[in-house]
Amino acid sequence: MQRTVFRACNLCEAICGLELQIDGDRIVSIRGDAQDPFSRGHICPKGVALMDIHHDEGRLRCPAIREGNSWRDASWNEAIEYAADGLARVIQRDGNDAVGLYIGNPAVHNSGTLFNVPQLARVLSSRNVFSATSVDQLPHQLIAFWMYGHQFRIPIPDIDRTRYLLILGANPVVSNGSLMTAPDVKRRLLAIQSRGGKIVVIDPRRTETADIASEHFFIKPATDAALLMALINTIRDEGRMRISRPEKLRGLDAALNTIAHMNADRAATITGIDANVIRCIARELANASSAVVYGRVGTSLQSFGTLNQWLIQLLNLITGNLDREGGALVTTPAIPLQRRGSFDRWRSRVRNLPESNGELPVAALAEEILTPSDGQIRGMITVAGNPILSTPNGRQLERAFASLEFLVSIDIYRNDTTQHANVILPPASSLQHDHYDLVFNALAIRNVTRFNEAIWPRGEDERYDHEILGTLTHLLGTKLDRETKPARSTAQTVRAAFGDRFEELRNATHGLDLGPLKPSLFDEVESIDCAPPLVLNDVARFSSQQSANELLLIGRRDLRNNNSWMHRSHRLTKGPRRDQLLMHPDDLSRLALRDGDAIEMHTRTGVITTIVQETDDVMPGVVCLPHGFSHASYNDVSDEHAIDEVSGNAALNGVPVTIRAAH
Ligand SMILES: Nc1nc2c(c(=O)[nH]1)N[C@H]1C(S)=C(S)[C@@H](COP(=O)(O)OP(=O)(O)OC[C@H]3O[C@@H](n4cnc5c(=O)[nH]c(N)nc54)[C@H](O)[C@@H]3O)O[C@H]1N2
Ligand SMILES: Nc1nc2c(c(=O)[nH]1)N[C@H]1C(S)=C(S)[C@@H](COP(=O)(O)OP(=O)(O)OC[C@H]3O[C@@H](n4cnc5c(=O)[nH]c(N)nc54)[C@H](O)[C@@H]3O)O[C@H]1N2
Ligand code: SF4
Ligand SMILES: [Mo]
Repeated sequence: MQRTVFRACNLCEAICGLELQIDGDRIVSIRGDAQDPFSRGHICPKGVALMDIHHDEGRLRCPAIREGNSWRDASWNEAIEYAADGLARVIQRDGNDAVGLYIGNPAVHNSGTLFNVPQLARVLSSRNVFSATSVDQLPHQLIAFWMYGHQFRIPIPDIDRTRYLLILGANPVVSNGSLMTAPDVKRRLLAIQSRGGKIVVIDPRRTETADIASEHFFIKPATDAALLMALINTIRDEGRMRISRPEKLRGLDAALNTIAHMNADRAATITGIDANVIRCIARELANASSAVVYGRVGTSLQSFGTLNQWLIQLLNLITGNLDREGGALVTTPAIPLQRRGSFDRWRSRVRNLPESNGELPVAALAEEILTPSDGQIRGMITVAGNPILSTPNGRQLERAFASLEFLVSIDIYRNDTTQHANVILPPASSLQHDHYDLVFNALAIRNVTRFNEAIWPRGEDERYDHEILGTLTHLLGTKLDRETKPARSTAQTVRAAFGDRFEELRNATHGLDLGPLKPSLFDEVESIDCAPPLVLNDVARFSSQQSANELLLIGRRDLRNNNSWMHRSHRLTKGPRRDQLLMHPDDLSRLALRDGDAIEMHTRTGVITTIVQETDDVMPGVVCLPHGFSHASYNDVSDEHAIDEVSGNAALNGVPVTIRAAH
């Protein structure tokens, strides 16, 4: 007999409600949950493909131990004991820092992992903790920490009420929103325009979001800081600033003085955007009854990520849109995110890059493995991550991983990274877990909350994430004589946080809408630091950069990809190929290439062979490739030395490349 269950999708930040038809242990169909008050029935192709992942025969169902080049299945007892032994041996011989940890993106979407990884990290006590944060949103967290006193006090664009949205380096129509949990984001964006508002997109590619926006302007990669400074200066020079709570601000004059040299004309030369356009955007931003500037991966995963995020905050602030309805607002999550943040409590051994929030920049991971001396990494744990495809200079990282003495991977697949593991520990399917989205409830455009119980319990031969992490942590603790606490399941943790409101939450299977975001940031903080010293110093680095005249490579996402790991779903991969290098006709003819030609793309770190596709959707001088594909991995040509120097976040967009015909 079939039954219907409701469940939040945990694949991307949009957290759509799903309605699943279940027959025994099979999923018959998945569609959007029309009764979810937040997502209102929206679903994307990946949400449907959750069933392919769940039923995929290639998904690991039991632990695997590698012996040379072959793999054998192992029991849970044997595999976790083997993992703990291998790690403990390295730590006992070489010290705590000799074992590193890398935490990947799905860990954030999976509370059994999220709640229990910190325990594992505590027992390891290694300085070598890395995650996908430093190939993603690290600049946002650092700026929130420095300006607002907490790394997760990240103001979210209030897109349901705004009259003017300026988007830089984000493609929410495809990515479904990021640091802006907004299911059905396309309809929400269209609604801005049907209310008489406006959306302006700044992007080196005419994206799917640009296609539905009111206006789109090409920008030379990694020059956004010039545009943002010029917008601020135009608003200031024309007397259009509107500061709502001056008594709460520290250092605003110092901040404005530091960037005062950048006017619209100078910014036009640097960015390629007409000076009159810049002045016009500045006036529109300042005059709109509400407006918000939003910048995402294109502005943070580049050389000036932290500078950009700071300028975006300043722009919202001086136009009176910080902490105002229709502007940028902080959430009031049902379970607040812990860990206020930290910076530079230690440095990486080889390149001296600063720690933030307990982690080192992942751009430094390979060298920490490959460079001998005290503190060299000899063992690693990866949890829900595929850094060989997702972090810079993947080839070097591959050599590094191949040289490790011991690697443990907690992952549901054998892939480019986990194939180097000595042992893979695969958790049960995410649909067999209870689910509570700690992080994305806290980054949503409304205050929302949702708990869903597992659709099925795990099989006898399977283990939940918290069980794997709990046992591994406990065994390691025993071998190293370190204290450990038992792992906590998602239900236990959420029950403890909600107390007597837990039953109400549990029964609300479509999720609870707790209303729109409310102004609260100014009241929450004692003051706002408008002039974090390290960011002010970075203005000079921006001003002194040489303009590159090579071709610059940028990334893109597709509705049917999810970073590196959903390529096994036929539903998502069928149809025309989507991994070509996009190139402008002028650049093609300059290099005597034609649409469909095979090309080689070279950088200091490596070479990729792929096919070019002619399009004027990218600006001249810019080429565009998606990441996450094994056969032509973007990060084989990205450079671990190209970083945002303030945060250490990788500069994966704006990579100078050389292209020629493949032979
Ligand atoms: N060039 C370039 N590189 C990029 C980016 C870019 O825009 N351009 N984007 C960056 C960004 S934003 C991110 S977030 C990173 C992502 O970087 P990573 O997190 O390193 O990579 P993913 O591809 O998300 O890999 C996820 C891994 O988790 C496994 N997995 C999936 N579900 C589960 C689960 O429930 N439990 C466990 N244990 N494992 C699971 C998958 O099998 C896969 O191995 O990539 C970054 N890399
Ligand atoms: N379908 C799908 N959805 C996803 C993911 C996925 O892999 N597939 N990944 C998820 C993850 S982990 C994340 S973090 C989010 C990311 O969410 P988004 O940030 O919205 O994702 P992107 O599509 O990478 O958008 C980045 C944009 O920046 C532009 N860009 C590149 N360089 C520059 C620059 O120098 N300046 C400016 N102004 N723009 C630039 C690119 O052309 C691109 O359009 O998406 C999430 N959603
Ligand atoms: S948009 Fe994101 S959350 Fe919604 S169904 Fe697609 S992958 Fe899942
Ligand atoms: Mo990400």
